[in-house]
Amino acid sequence: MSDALIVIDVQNDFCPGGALAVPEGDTIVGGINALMAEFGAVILTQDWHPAGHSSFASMHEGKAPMEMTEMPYGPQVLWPDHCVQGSPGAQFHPDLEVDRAELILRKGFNRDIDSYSAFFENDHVTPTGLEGYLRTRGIDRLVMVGLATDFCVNFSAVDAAKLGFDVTVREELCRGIDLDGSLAAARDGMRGAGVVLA
Ligand code: VGL
Ligand code: ZN
Repeated sequence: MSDALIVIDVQNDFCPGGALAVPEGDTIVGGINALMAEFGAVILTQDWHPAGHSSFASMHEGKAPMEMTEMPYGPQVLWPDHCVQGSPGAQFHPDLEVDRAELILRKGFNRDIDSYSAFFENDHVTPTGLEGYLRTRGIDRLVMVGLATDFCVNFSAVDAAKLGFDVTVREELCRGIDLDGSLAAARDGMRGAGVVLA
């Protein structure tokens, strides 16, 4: 069995100057590139929303970005429009060594469901297919880095641990949004699920 580096959402919109900028989001790119050399498999995820995605506050009258709403699948943070398919903001950070990746997994492409996790959409049942990809490649150990610690990294790490993968999050190569204590809650949740925070 073998390991994979999963690089979550290192895209322009999550870096300073982007639509949903994560503080210091760009500072992790060099370290991630260096880490890629240590892995037999490198997988990138890419947040990839159609225009008018239901996670965008602009689609909900009277709602502002960062407010909550209730979706059929549960509570959902409403975000600024971001990572719209084909837009410059959806592209990877220009310094990320994209050519090292064997798989680029896009997520969040269903208009009516957000997808923080690389494994399941936010209804927690619709699979992205990544589990099957990893299992059929014989990969059982995952190291995760990227953006944002408290949303897409957190949901991906917890889902992976629940699925039985051995998961480590390298926190120094992640940056968070930290909305109303979401970073502390995410760290507790990851630890509780058996994720190693390194
Ligand atoms: C993310 C909010 C909305 C993330 C994606 O990559 O953490 N956060 N879409
Ligand atoms: Zn998104």
